[in-house]
Amino acid sequence: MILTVYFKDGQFTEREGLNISIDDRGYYFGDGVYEVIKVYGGELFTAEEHIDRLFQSATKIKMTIPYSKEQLMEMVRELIVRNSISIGHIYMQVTRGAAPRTHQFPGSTVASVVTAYAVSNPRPMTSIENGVAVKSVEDIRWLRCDIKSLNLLGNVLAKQEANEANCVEALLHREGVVTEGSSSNLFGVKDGTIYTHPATNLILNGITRQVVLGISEKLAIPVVEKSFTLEEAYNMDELFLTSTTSEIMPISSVDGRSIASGTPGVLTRKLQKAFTLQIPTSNAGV
Ligand code: DCS
Repeated sequence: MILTVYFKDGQFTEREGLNISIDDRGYYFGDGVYEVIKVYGGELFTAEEHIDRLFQSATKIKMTIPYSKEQLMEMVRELIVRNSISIGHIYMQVTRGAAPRTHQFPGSTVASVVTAYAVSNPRPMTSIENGVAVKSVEDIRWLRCDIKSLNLLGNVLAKQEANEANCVEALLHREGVVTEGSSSNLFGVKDGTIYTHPATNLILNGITRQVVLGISEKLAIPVVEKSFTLEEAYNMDELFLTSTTSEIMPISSVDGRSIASGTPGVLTRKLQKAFTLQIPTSNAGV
C-alpha cells in the first residue's frame, strides 16, 4: 500500500502525523487561499502559473506566504515523487495561521500555515469525449471571485444543486448574465467566434482558460472576452467548460435544453486536440 504523504510547514508527514490546530483561521473563517495543479505522466502542467496565482491571491487578501515560489515548486515536486503520482493533481492551501478566534488579523508573529497533498486520479475521458449536462444556478457569491479563496460556500451550494438535478456542473448567473461554473470557466461559440466572460472580479481567471485563449490565438480563432446571457447560452453553437481537472469539457445540455445537436462541436474538438498536444505527453492518454 502506498501511504499518502502530506506537506505541512516544511515537513513531509503521513496523514496521522499531521498536526492541524482547531484555531486555524482556515477552519474558523475560510481565511486562506488555495490552488490545484494537474500532474500528467509524473510531470506538472502550468505549475508556475498556478504558484504565481497563489501568491496573487495571497496578496489580494493581505496575507504573506512564508516560502519562495521556488521552494513551493520544490515541495510540489517532492510530493509527486513521494506519492508516486503518475496522473493526478496537487492540492495546496495557505491559511492566515492559528490564533484565538477574532475576526481581525492576528499579529505578524502568527505565521501562515501551508499544507499540501498529492492525489492520483485519471483524466475524465468519458465526459471530455461526450460532454456533460449542466444546470443554471443564481450566482450568490461575493464580489471578489478573482481570488482563489477557501471560502467556497456559494460554489458548494451551486454544485450540490446541480448534482441533485443530475448535472455535473452549475452555470452561475447574475441576473441572467452567465459568469462561470462553480469550479470551472465557461466558453460559448457562435458563428465561429468564441465568447467568454472577461477576467473581472466576477470570475476566477482560470489557468486552463488562459491556456485556451492562447491556443485560440495560435489557431487564429476569433475570441471576444464579453459576457453573455443564459438565453444566449441556450442558443450557442457550442458551449464548454474549462478547469485544471476537467480540461476542456463540452456541455451537451443546459437546464435540459440540448446545445445544438448535443454532441461536442467542431471548435471544441479542435481546442481539445491542441490542448492534449500541450500537456506532458508521456502519460497524457491515461
Ligand atoms: N472558476 C472557479 C470558481 C474555479 O474554482 C476554478 C478551478 C476555475 C474557474 C478554473 O480554474 P483553473 O483552470 O485554474 O483550474 N477550480 C479548481 C478546484 O476547485 N478544483 O479543481 C480546480
